[in-house]
Amino acid sequence: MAIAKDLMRDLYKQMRLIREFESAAQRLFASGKIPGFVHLYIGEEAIAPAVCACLTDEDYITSTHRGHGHVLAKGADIKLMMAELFGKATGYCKGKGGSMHIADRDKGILGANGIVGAGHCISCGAGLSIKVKGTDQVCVCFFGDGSTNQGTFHESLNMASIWKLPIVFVCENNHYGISMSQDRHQAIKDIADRGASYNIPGISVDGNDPLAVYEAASEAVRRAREGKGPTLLECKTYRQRGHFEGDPGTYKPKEEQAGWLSKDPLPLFAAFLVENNVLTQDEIKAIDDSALAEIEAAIEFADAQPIPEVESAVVDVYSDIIEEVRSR
Ligand SMILES: Cc1ncc(C[n+]2csc(CCOP(=O)(O)OP(=O)(O)O)c2C)c(N)n1
Ligand SMILES: [Mg+2]
Repeated sequence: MAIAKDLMRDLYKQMRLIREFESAAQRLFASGKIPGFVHLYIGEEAIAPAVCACLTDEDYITSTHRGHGHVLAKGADIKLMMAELFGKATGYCKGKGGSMHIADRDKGILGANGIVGAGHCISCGAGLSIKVKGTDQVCVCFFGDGSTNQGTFHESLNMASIWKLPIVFVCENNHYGISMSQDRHQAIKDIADRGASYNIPGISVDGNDPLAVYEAASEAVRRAREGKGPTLLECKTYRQRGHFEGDPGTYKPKEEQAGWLSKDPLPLFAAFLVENNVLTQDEIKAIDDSALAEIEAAIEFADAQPIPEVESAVVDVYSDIIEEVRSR
């Protein structure tokens, strides 16, 4: 598949932006600036930009607890994201959701989600709505290897298959569910094999190669748009950090970590782009610098935002909605 140079440059830009966002989140969490939990996407940046490059604003995504990369690639506003991570009143969820609940309906981002396996079901709902409306939208469902042992995964693949829903199930197999390595939590190597149980195509690709991901995702998105039903796309990658910030990840063997670090998607793709005359070293540096500047501006913005008023703690929450319904 011939991939345009402009697209390759855009993929690198997004990968770098996500890496800088995550590196900043890492630093800010460690310094106590970000409350709550933070699960970083470092090492997995080749996937979301390549998949989302096949989508439009009209298409949907569902995300996970490790969702910064997904929502950034789908066009979430970096400043509103950073403000939310800081717990500020002007953040995406007015400071109540934090890292795991970024959503933006105008961009088709149906939400990051702290419930492992929830996105599978939400994607079926979105897929069914598309089918009922008769549009050619697509829903991409991002999830991890660990979540493929949840009942929701199997139920959703079955439903999507029998109803031919326009969903691309993107499994980010980073080989760990918290501290449990894939070879200890399931008896298969290729999660893509699970597609066969539901008679849907299962494809496994190098998740650290954005071009391989793009190629496979383009085909899966095309199938979905044409009404041919879902695809299970497994992207093999590695979680370079602990499960969450604060987890030292000492259960990961040193040789394993070193092996995957040598396959870090950022330097590999940068070297590929230079070798293939897509970008010069100076152009790579300019992209890197501009990503850093964008993140610094988001931090400055978030820092200057107000914290929520105490009274707002009981607004926009479940009990508040129940109260409103009762008073009708
Ligand atoms: C329903 C549910 N069960 C358990 C958890 C606790 N939990 C949070 S993340 C996680 C592991 C997820 O692993 P994986 O799906 O591979 O995603 P990754 O963290 O590797 O991106 C678990 C068990 C949860 N949040 N929700
Ligand atoms: Mg995992």
